[in-house]
Amino acid sequence: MTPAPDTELAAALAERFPLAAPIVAVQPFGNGLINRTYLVTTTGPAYILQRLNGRVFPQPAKILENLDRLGRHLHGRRTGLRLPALIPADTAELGVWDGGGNLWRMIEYVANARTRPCLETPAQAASVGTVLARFHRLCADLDPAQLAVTLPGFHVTPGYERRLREVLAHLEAKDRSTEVGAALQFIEARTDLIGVLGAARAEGRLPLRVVHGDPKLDNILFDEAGERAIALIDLDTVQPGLIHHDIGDCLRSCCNRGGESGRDADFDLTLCRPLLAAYAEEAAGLLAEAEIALLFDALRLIPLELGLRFLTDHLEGDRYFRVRARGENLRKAQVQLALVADIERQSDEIHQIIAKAFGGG
Ligand code: GN1
Ligand code: MG
Repeated sequence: MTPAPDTELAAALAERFPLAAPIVAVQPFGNGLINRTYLVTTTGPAYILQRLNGRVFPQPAKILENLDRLGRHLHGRRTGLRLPALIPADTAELGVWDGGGNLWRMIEYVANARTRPCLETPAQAASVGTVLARFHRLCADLDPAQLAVTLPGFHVTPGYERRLREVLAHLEAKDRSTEVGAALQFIEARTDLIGVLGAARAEGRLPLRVVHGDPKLDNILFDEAGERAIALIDLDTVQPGLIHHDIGDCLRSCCNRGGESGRDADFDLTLCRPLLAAYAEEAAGLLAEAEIALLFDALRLIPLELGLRFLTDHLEGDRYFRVRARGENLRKAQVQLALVADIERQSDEIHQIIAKAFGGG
């Protein structure tokens, strides 16, 4: 089979990075929704080459600067988790630009590890909580001001809501299907939730921290047996943010066994409980009272936000999230909103889980 033209380009650009061994093959890899990813195999270690999406990240070079900064922060420390390191190219931007104006970067491939399609056991969930908390602890003494904002507006829910309204204003009546109408109504009924984290931040109640930004299940690697989380990947959105973005995103993804493309959504408390308990144990003392007080809202808000983002993208014609077929973003929006509803239904139990994990009851 002849390789696709972009794979040929990837193979040519891979040669521009100083790797430990000669390249054997470059092949498309993974299922990220934003960047293009390739696995680079060599006669020695493997690597990941990625074309950063310049429509999503306005200044992709900042991602590489952040990765470099994080790498220096962690250098020589016992981290207790693996994070793929940047392999800098011999250029000012640490990556390589192609002729079409896209920035490409090389990172380590985390060997002897795998992703999981869903979590099956409380022990697996606990290991995820531990790894996420380790990451937060490691970043706790890195001043967020040292990192650039790689994705302005990321997790600023009111901004996503404004965008939805703009798109709706230009929408033709024929595009307002019953399903779109139902999703809009669901969101409309929760507009008071949308500004909750922003308001707390604006009032100085929440500290900015260095966060991962996207710790969904696909971005967590497990040992070869698939039992214990050992690595966090996709560090593109490591930037200043709120702890709630990470905890909310991790839980909305990990506790929904059907996944983002499933037919329905369940927020599984048998996974949420051990995940949060292990997080709280590993993060002991890290979170302030005010942060803990807003955890439940974050659990509701982050899936609402993602549902809103998928819906907006569907209405705009699938420009942001890669889809295989029309309608996929709408279905994903419905799944996230169903997850919000399931979280609300179990509100009392989730409040108890949070209180127990963080020592409030
Ligand atoms: C995107 O890059 P990827 O596929 O890991 C998105 C996240 C969403 C996620 C949903 C930069 O993540 O915010 O939660 O899709 N990343 C960006 O699957 O927008
Ligand atoms: Mg990502």
